[in-house]
Amino acid sequence: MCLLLLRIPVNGQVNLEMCKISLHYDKGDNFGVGYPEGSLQEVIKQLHLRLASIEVWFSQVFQKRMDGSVNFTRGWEDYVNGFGSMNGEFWLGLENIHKIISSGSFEMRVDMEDFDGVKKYAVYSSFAVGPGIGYSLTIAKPPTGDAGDGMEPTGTKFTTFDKDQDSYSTNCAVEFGGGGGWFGACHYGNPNGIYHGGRQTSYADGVNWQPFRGYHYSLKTMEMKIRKTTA
Ligand SMILES: [Ca+2]
Repeated sequence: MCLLLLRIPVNGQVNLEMCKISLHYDKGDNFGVGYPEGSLQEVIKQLHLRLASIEVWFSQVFQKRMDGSVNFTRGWEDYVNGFGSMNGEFWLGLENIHKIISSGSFEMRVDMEDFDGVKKYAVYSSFAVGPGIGYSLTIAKPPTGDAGDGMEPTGTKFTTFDKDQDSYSTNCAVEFGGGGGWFGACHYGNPNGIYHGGRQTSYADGVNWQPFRGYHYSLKTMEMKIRKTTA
């Protein structure tokens, strides 16, 4: 979480070693992700090297799928407090996301990849998560990028299999894989769905992003991140 407070030039007053460092940058049409490692001095050196020619995304990843190693079929308490490993798959937790976002204005980016190596992304220029128990979305649409829009609109509350706050007649989390999400009735994207690993015969219960690969394809990777847009 410290990265959100990081300013250029890096002055070393933020303890970079307290958290996983996720460096994201745009380079022409190619979106790159780097993970600087090493001592504080080494990290700063890497940052300066990259800053010489590229735009840097100082962002906080709050959701990540990559190999199916973490079970995302979890209840309300887990989705509020977070789970998984920052070195692998995880959900940062609604309360943590809310606290970070309360410190300013943020945009949100979703990166995804299928098993053919095709990468897509969507950027929402404004993104906020309200306080519990609703943890309601505020989100600017449409997104930029080439992935299409897989998010529900502003006002959507967060639902888990044991807490129904969606607008569907039953519980969307129960209907579509068991993972929590900002469901309406129910979704165009299910980042916390079941990690089927590619084509799925079941409907809309996988790691789906409907505008990209539809409701019968569970993506290889999915990553959701926020970046502060105010000075
Ligand atoms: Ca419902």
